[in-house]
Amino acid sequence: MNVGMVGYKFMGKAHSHAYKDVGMFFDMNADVVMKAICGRDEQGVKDAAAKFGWESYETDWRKLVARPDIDIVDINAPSDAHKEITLGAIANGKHVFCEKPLALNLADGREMLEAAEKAGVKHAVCFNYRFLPAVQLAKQIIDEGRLGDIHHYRATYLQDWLVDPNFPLAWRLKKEVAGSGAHGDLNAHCIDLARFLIGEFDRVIGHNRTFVKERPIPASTTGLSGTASEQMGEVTVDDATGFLADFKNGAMGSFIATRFATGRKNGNTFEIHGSKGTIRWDLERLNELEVYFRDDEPNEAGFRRILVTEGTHKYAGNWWPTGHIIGYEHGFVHIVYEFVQHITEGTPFAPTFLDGVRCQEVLEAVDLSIERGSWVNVSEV
Ligand code: SOE
Repeated sequence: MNVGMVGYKFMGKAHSHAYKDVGMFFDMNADVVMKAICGRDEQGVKDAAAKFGWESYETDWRKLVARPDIDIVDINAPSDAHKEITLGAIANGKHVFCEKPLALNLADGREMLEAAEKAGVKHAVCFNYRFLPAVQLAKQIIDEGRLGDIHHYRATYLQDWLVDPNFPLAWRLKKEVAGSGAHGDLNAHCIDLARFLIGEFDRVIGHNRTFVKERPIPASTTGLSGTASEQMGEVTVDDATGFLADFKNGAMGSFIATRFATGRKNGNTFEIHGSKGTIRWDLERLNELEVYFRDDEPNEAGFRRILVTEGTHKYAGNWWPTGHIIGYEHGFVHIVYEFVQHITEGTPFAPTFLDGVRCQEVLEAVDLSIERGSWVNVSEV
């Protein structure tokens, strides 16, 4: 499986690491070959190719997607580039692995899904957190009915990299490039995890805020840091978006995504209360799952912490002996493993572009509810 990848910054590094490691830890049906990496700045992409271990580089994605030696096109460039590159890749018969959020808006996402289905290529959206062992265990516990009927789903995604008003106006703060702010970047993950764990959304109502409306134009940015110039520009996305939800199974949900949660760096959490028990998880302690079961011995009932590093825990056994924890980057290795197996062996796979579209529907329903100041049924968007 020869991969051609567009993007070489923060996510480019995470994806490259996944392609590099996957064959070392997982038994694959095919070798994953890092064929070509693509970016507009020749020196930048050339350096990335050498450092990350790609065989070659391109400076025009059109050339990359047309190369006959590429099977999978991986897109981790900013969100405004997802649709065009995806459609180009599909037109050339390539399978596509795309970062989240799938597209700038729902209409574009639907177009991408339709094109992929029509062409019969395989497609994936990089909702990497599904693929952590503790999240997989949470899913297993819920699917086995051990939480009973689900009453509450509470999710947060808390970061603080924008609290400083002098943090420069990076691409993630421009609507035309990113689509939205904390909502599309962070709530997208929370929405996907909620759908994965407990099922579909029914209706939503939200509110949002842009706390700092102008920021210095960047002199340079990398990842989530950067240097500012003297000139100011307008922030055109939300700094924080919160919303309430009703799920189709009758559960009540609450969600908050913010880049202003002072002191919280990557607080992606969920807490799920059911009629028989509760589970909670926090990305900042990603190898642990806390569980509470009502049918425990009353004298000993209480939350207990499972260290999800046993060989019996999904993916964990592919890494280290019991107790030797894994990290943020491993979720990317696991999703790449599943996608390549899906392409080569026909094993079932999700999240596909359909999941990307479903997520985008909820994102857009929330925005519509904010505009209207009332509940919106997700089926309306
Ligand atoms: C930055 O806010 C970011 O890198 C997101 O874009 C990712 O999707 C998330 O996993 C971590 O934070």
